[in-house]
Amino acid sequence: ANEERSFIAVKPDGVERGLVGEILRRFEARGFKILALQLVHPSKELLGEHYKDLAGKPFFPKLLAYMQSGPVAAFVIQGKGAVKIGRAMLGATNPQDSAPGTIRADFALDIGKNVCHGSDSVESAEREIALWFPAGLKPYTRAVDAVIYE
Ligand code: YYY
Ligand code: MG
Repeated sequence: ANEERSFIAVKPDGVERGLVGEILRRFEARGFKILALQLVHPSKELLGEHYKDLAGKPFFPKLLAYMQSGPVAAFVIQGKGAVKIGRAMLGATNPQDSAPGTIRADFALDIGKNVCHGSDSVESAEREIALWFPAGLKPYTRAVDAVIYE
């Protein structure tokens, strides 16, 4: 149950603005294990697959251009409730609706520049992790987990 994984990404605007450390810090501070970490210049094919559910949407071309405007900081967090808590920490998709204290509320104003991504279900997390980290992940143990979990 403490093995749940989520795919989190700092989008190109967040990388450019120097928010990678701050965003990573929040997930580390919460107690999640960082399982993978890489700066990626995503291809159109990767993004088309990543956002395949949105392919018909009017904002899709703009979304892909935004996601290709610079490197994406891609990472995988692991821990209890990773998917749901990950989403909660990001905040609502539209930063205008994001609750204070969430990443999007604290660092963004527009939906088309909302700084970060997080998987929306365990199934999409597994799909996205395989897509962004095709070489796979190497598990490791942390002594501190004995202090974080009851
Ligand atoms: O999962 P999440 O990122 O919160 O939202 P999605 O509905 O999956 O949309 C993905 C991405 O698309 C969103 O983070 C911003 C962008 N987008 C947009 O630019 N305009 C919209 N009306 C809806 C989404
Ligand atoms: Mg989504």
